[in-house]
Amino acid sequence: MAEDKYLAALRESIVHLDFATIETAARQAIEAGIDPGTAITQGIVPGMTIVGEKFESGEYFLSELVVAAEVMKMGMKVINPHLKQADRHIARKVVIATVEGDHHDLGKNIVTTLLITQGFEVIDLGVDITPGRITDAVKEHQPDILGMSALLSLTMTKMGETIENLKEAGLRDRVRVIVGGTPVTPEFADIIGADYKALNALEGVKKCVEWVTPGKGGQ
Ligand code: B12
Repeated sequence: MAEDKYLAALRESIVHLDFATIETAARQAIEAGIDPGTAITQGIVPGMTIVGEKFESGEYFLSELVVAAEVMKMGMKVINPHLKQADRHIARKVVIATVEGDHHDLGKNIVTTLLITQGFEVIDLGVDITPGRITDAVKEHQPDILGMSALLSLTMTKMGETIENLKEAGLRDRVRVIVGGTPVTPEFADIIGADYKALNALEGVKKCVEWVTPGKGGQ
């Protein structure tokens, strides 16, 4: 019950675009003993989801989205140092990127943070990354997993182009591909030949851990 109060305070700071309260809300949640991962997935992320809904209904404009993203980053800054690194270093690599034409990176950054806490080495290429650059990074870093994020219906096609690029370069069979972002459906992931569509960051990271765990789908 008490946990709900702290998670609600985090959510509300984001929904109300409140720079004045977000840091305190994040600090109080941590001091109250709330797991940092829970603070992110059940406080911060739902806050951004509500902001998205307000944008869709016309209550918030683009300027409010930009501010909400900054408020979210302030909260993440307080919480991130408290995320515990997994005891066992998985010693597996993930290359992750937001695809070409797309500048949305809040979701990708959460995935990156959670992967690091699970002991993965993550090479984050950033946003607006072309299929060619992603393919080059897979060639250079030889990751176990490639993660791609797209939030725009227009840019999610770049995920398919990237997979085609990987095939042409003879790299597709060497890497598992996980895709995420709200417009991306499991059916779309199937069509483009990705291995998995993550519902959210937490579930996607669980799948990555499963892939690299011997006997659970890993080698
Ligand atoms: C914040 C936001 C912005 C911010 C982005 C700030 C930033 N640094 O990322 C700003 C203001 C810059 C922005 C810009 C634009 N945006 Co915008 N934006 C949003 C908003 C409100 C929230 C997205 C978000 O960050 N959510 C919070 C994060 C934590 O959630 P998430 O991204 O979904 O990620 C979660 C999962 O999907 C998953 N995940 C995501 N990626 C991956 C990858 C992997 C590998 C895994 C495992 C998991 C995973 O994990 C995360 C946590 O669970 C959405 C609305 C919405 N409801 O989603 C619109 C939205 C995505 N934007 C939209 C649009 C149209 C735009 C603009 C074109 C607006 C404009 N007219 O200029 C520009 C495009 C800029 C560009 N070229 O990219 C539309 C897209 C419509 C569509 N389907 O194509 C949306 C849906 C709003 C709407 N309904 O119109 N936006």
